[in-house]
Amino acid sequence: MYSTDLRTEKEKKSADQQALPTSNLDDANLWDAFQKRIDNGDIIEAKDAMPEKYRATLLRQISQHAHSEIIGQLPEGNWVTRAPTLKRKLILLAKIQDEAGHGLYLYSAAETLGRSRDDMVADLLSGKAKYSTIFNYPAPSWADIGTIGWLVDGAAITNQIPLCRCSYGPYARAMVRVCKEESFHQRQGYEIVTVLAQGTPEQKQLAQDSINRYWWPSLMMFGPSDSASTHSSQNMKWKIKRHSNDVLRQRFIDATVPQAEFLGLTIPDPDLKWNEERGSYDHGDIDWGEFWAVIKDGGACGKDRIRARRAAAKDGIWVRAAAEAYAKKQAAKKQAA
Ligand code: FAQ
Repeated sequence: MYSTDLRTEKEKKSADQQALPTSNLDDANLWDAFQKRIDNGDIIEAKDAMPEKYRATLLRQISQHAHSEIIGQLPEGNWVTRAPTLKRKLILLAKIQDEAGHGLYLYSAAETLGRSRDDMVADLLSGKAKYSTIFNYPAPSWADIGTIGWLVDGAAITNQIPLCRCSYGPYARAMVRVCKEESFHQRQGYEIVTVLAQGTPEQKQLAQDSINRYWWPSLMMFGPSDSASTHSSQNMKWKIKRHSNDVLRQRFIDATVPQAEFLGLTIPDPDLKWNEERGSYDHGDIDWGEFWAVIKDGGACGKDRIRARRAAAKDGIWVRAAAEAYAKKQAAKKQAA
């Protein structure tokens, strides 16, 4: 029988032996027992007992992640009709479709924690739920489609590869496939930027302008600095997160700067310099005021993004009603047979 439970028999047995009662999970002893399972490297599955706070924090992170994938389609969707060639259009369409798929795996993973997709989407449409700040920035040139693939998907992979080892099984498994697809996205973005950087001076300038727009917001995707991150410490203890926001941000910078240098493009940070001692790049200060303002007010595009999702939800009512009616008919037929 098909199963998404990838644990070995030994791991399943160990989990069964240590299964916790499903009531009173916030009792200190049960937190301890749960923490032992985590320390032991156990993968937590949907049916397993877990502290309410573990469930709630996962639900928060996974649903924010799902919303980001769905909202993330919008800046790229604006370029489908204006992609420079038929081949570019096909690749872009495939990428956008992948992002929709990521949203769906993630909503499914979040649903295993006891909240319906309809409820999560309602929170997004009402403006209650967060999604990544990066998608509230405009993408006014074709070069931005390259930069979104290269920098935004690049940052997303750096953040998400460790999530493939997240302690919660349904999230970790969704991340395996997402990361494979994000890797294709990152390469297609870098290829677009490469063609522009090696093109006419005007094309190279388009690429440079786009990096100037997207560099700092891409660094902000990793979340606030460790000293301001409210969830990191507990989430790392629970192995939801494997590395801190700053560690992952630094990993992204170190991988990306040589890629920009190879193309003869400049990272818009005058303080960026190689630190021989640390074997890593030093970088300038991130404007956290901008980050929190985009979270609070939606930045340049937040209102448009939510408006677009609300319109899509409304326009799709008849599709969902038709699919439901079809499913009912099929079920009735099956029953009659
Ligand atoms: N934007 O305590 P922390 C993609 C909030 S997918 C908005 O450090 P945490 C694919 C955070 O929620 C991109 N809010 O939080 C794609 C919290 O507020 P809350 C999305 C942010 O959870 C590419 C508060 O700040 N990826 O790009 C952001 O431990 C191209 C304090 O922060 C994921 O979601 C932000 N950038 O760490 C699609 C990955 N950062 O909830 C289309 C999974 C922080 O208490 C095209 N998520 N906040 O009200 C994570 O790894 C984590 O949730 C972090 C934040 C690292 C994002």
